[in-house]
Amino acid sequence: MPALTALIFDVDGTLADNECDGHRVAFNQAFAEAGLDWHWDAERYGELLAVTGGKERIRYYLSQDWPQRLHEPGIDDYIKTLHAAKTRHYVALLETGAIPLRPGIKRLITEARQADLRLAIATTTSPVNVTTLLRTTLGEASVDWFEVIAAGDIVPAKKPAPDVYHYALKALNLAPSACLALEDSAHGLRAARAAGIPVVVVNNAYTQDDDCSGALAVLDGFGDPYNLPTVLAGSTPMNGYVDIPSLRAWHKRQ
Ligand code: XBP
Ligand code: MG
Repeated sequence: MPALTALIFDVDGTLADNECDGHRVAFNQAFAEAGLDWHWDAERYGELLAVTGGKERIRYYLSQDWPQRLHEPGIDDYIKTLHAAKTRHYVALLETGAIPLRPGIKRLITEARQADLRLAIATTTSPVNVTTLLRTTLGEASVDWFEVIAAGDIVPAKKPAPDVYHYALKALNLAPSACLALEDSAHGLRAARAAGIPVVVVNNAYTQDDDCSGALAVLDGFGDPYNLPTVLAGSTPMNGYVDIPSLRAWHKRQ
């Protein structure tokens, strides 16, 4: 079994708890700007998270509420344009500093760098969303801390397909067993597992009922020394929160 060499982070729901107060808000802003009377409330958005990827999510919504619109000529371009507006609104929101990292993430990334672990990102969200989140929370230089940022349409099939993880593994030139993925959802867990990568899940309000069988551990937060997370599955982290020694210990159990 190779030693733990790289951490591969999911973004939405994992680095930041940003779906409800970030992406959802930006989708609604784009809809209003386009003169549409579509509005995704927090509960509906939770249902729409069944489909990953913003353009795919809009299409899924149309299939449920406005199925006839999917047959309109130019609908693919319309969705693309709408989604580009959503990305613009989302990035503008990030630039205000309104979306923080989840508690413990900054500490964990700092510890990982001190331990010389290699870092990567595998996400379904658009590349500019990732780099802007990193810049606005960890500083300008942080984008370069990640050897590969595999994001959005870089692969044709989004999570739960393993493609984005295959892409990241190839770029890292590492065996899946030398890596550990950090995910928040069953979709992400399935994607990483299908690529052979062991996974620790740190869930959130939208993903707390997900089936996370196959994860090395499931927690409700990364935690910090004075703010310990609840362990929902797997062994308790040695210091009570998610740190590098606990990630190494879980990784050995794969
Ligand atoms: C989460 C997603 C994304 C975002 C929206 O991805 O499914 O679609 O909700 O991002 P992950 P875009 O957890 O893998 O980071 O609108 O840019 O697609
Ligand atoms: Mg996620």
